[in-house]
Amino acid sequence: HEAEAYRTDLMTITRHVLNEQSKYPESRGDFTILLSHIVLGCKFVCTSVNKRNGFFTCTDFGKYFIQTQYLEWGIKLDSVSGYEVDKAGLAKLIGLAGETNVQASSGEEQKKLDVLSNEVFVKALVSSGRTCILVSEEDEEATFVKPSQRGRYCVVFDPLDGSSNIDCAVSIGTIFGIYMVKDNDEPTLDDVLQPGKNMLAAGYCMYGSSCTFVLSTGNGVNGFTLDPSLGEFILTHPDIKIPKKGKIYSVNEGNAKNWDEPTKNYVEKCKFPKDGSSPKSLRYIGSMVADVHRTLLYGGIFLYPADKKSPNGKLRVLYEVFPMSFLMEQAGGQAFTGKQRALDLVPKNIHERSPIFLGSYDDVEEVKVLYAAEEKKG
Ligand code: P6P
Repeated sequence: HEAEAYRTDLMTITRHVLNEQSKYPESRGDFTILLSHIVLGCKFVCTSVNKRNGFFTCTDFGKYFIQTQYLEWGIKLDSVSGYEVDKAGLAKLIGLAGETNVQASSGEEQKKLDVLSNEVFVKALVSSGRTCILVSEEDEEATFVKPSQRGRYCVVFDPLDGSSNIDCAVSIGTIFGIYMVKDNDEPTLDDVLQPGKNMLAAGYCMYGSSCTFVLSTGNGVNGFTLDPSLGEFILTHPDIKIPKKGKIYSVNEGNAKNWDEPTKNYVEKCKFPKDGSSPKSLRYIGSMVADVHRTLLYGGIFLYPADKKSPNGKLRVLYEVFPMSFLMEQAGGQAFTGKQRALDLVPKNIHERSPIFLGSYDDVEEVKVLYAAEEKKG
């Protein structure tokens, strides 16, 4: 009977967030509306990425969906079909009806999928009427929403993180974090240069063998999977908790030559444990969303340390480090920069980078001990 109830009692992401928001009597549904626009952007990216990765999930509904949404946002359809399709892309292989000749006739300059995804997220977030500042990995400057469309939320996001992996069909993702503006005066960059611990929510959407949306609004972490036949994200991973300790370490060993001593010692410990335990396995996909998702579900540690070439590491604070650190802490893990708790960092500019060690509580704790010992040596 329980199974039957579950099948008809669909816990969609919208319903889940409404339940969570009902805990705040003053909430007027603004956050739920904002989130529904982020989800819409993710559905678009999912459809487009799948189209490029050799299988086509865009049903007639999907085509209609894109057409209606695009007309609403004033993006001409041909710029949708105009995005650059890689050699493996289905649209090129079989010349999808209406896709290629529209592109050819319109001569629309081909848009890279990450640029197109960024356009969709910016337009979706602005049109939600709930945002006032947007920071995107794709845009050098922050977007300040005009007063008539302004809301109380600031969204920082990477619309398509790991996009260099698209052409070999490796999982990629959208990463986002949400702040409330500090006060109701004219919004300034200070409203987004807040420590990660001030985030109200954070999450990612991974475009892989399935489309998985992982979200925290500060009360734990929940995972949702897109049911393409419904066009809805359904709760599939309630209350995710990361194992206290894991058997996997995830780092680009190609940078080992340039690591500092504590990182070198930690990775050495993973490979040649002195306490007689088994060595950790190395898993590194090179797409943050995929590496973090595996770490969240299986446990272990993901690290992108500082090195001599990049003293602040590679990953961006606002829309890679903070959202993933927020999720890790909410799932019972932790996140460390080599100097401090990642979420305590106060960014000075919107594209600032930071080293990051995140994952299972005990694994990150070992890194902290090694950095503290280095500190003592002075
Ligand atoms: P590297 C992808 O380009 C990315 O921004 C993250 O998704 C990923 O974790 C990292 O860079 C990979 O960097 O230097 O190991 O190729």
